[in-house]
Amino acid sequence: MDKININNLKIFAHHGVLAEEKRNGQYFFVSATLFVDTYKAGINDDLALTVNYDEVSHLINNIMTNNTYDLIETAANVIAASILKAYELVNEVLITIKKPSAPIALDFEDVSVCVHKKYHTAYVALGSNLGDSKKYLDNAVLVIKDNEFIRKVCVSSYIKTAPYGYTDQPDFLNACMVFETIYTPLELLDFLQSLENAANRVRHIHWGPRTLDLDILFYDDIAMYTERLKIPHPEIQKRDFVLKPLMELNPYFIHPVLGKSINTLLEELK
Ligand code: A4P
Ligand code: MG
Repeated sequence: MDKININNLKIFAHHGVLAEEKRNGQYFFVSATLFVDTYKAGINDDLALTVNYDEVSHLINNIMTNNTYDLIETAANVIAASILKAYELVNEVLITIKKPSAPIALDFEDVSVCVHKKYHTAYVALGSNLGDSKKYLDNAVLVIKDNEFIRKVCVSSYIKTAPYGYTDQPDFLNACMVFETIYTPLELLDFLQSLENAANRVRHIHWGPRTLDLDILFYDDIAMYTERLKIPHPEIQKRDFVLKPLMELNPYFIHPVLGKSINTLLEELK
């Protein structure tokens, strides 16, 4: 990926833990590396096809001067998220903030924080078999599309499926979605669980009836296996109500642990 670099923007601002830092202010130096595909802009010689570094510099300046944070970590995270949100062409950013006048009673050049943020691709399964299931799925999709840390959302069709596992319960409405997100896997789980809770989800029986279930299927090609979060979801290859909607989204996606495409997993399940 090509890069656009903005080096050491000198900005007077009021960040710091100490009261005098907030009151008096000091100079900060902000650098940004934007990962952008410049091919189209390059062959057409057209500013509209790339990211305008003047605009980005002013965005950084506004965030630095319109806010007062204790930590340059916060400032760097806010800047990184704002750039990723504002520019569709940017997939990844590095933001460095240097603080040459940090209150350290020693001789030093500067202290700095570097934040690295990028979009990740997540696949999520949706399910519901209590109440107005279509409405619960529709609403979850709307809130996910509306989330500022999520973009490029694609949703499969909704399919009616017989209950799997615990079978003494109503049929399910199932679907899958894929999107890009700057959330970490655990942040994404927290967000999805907040949607389940907002849908009045009550947990009685494991695998039992639910108004809304949102499971993370894949997150890039990572494999993690912790108490709270298992990715890829361990049941994908056993569930046609997951594989069928995934087929609509990306039949050639390779399961990062099993090393087989969605297409092949569905054939094998049949
Ligand atoms: N957790 C671990 N890994 C993940 C992940 N990748 N995504 C943890 C989301 N959560 C994950 O989930 C229990 C805990 O799993 C969470 O707190 C999280 O920390 P839960 O939704 O609270 O409880 P659950 O429903 O008992 O378990 P789970 O795993 O969501 O159930 P499943 O596997 O989704 O199965 N039949 C049809 N036809 N369609 C269905 O959608 N769904 C189920 C539920 C059963 N039968 C079904 C369907
Ligand atoms: Mg779940």
